[in-house]
Amino acid sequence: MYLDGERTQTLVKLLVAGPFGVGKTTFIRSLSETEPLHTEEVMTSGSAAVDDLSGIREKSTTTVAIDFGRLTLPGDLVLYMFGTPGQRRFSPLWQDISRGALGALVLADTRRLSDSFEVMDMIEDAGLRYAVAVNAFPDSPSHRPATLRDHLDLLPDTPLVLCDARDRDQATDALIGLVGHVLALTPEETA
Ligand SMILES: Nc1nc2c(ncn2[C@@H]2O[C@H](COP(=O)(O)OP(=O)(O)OP(=O)(O)O)[C@@H](O)[C@H]2O)c(=O)[nH]1
Ligand SMILES: [Mg+2]
Repeated sequence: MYLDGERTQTLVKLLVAGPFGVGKTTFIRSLSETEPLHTEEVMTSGSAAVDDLSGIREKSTTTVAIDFGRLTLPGDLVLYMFGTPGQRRFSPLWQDISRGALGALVLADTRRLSDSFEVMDMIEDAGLRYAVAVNAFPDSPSHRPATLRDHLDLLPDTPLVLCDARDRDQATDALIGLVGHVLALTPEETA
């Protein structure tokens, strides 16, 4: 809790995580009420061997550290969103960023669902609760939610939403699903 003059605000730190190119930067850019911080760099041909560009060939930049944005929800709930890279080579950075986070939104793409496993493992290792948002890309196969849950091996209470990260309303709904999930699991936050 944080007292700002007459107002009491609840500050919540959340991670937006997911594999390379899944839409983390786009998601935070859609949602942030402040000019989001990005650490975007033009990719060099050297990264082609490391980061798989299949399906996202038009992509020319990648996030080299973090994305950061802020969103205030009704009830003076202030969400601080940290976009974190999903590649395992960023694992030390990931551990620092995840400190103090209440939960994580994992972004996934149905063309390569298993790419999200690495991130989900890191989140579970950190003891964080998470929700999953499946981003719809034009050539992504669509599956029923039950099938997606099965493929992603989700617990029954883990929220799963379909979302276009470029759409502010859809992205907000995904984040609200996560907040409801993590706050319900930490009763002191809802008191
Ligand atoms: N159709 C569609 N395109 C999306 C969506 N989210 C992102 N994109 C596009 O996908 C590309 C990659 O998105 P980024 O937001 O850069 O992905 P990222 O996860 O931040 O990528 P890295 O930081 O490099 O790991 C961009 O061209 C976006 O416009 C989505 O939900 N639907
Ligand atoms: Mg990015």
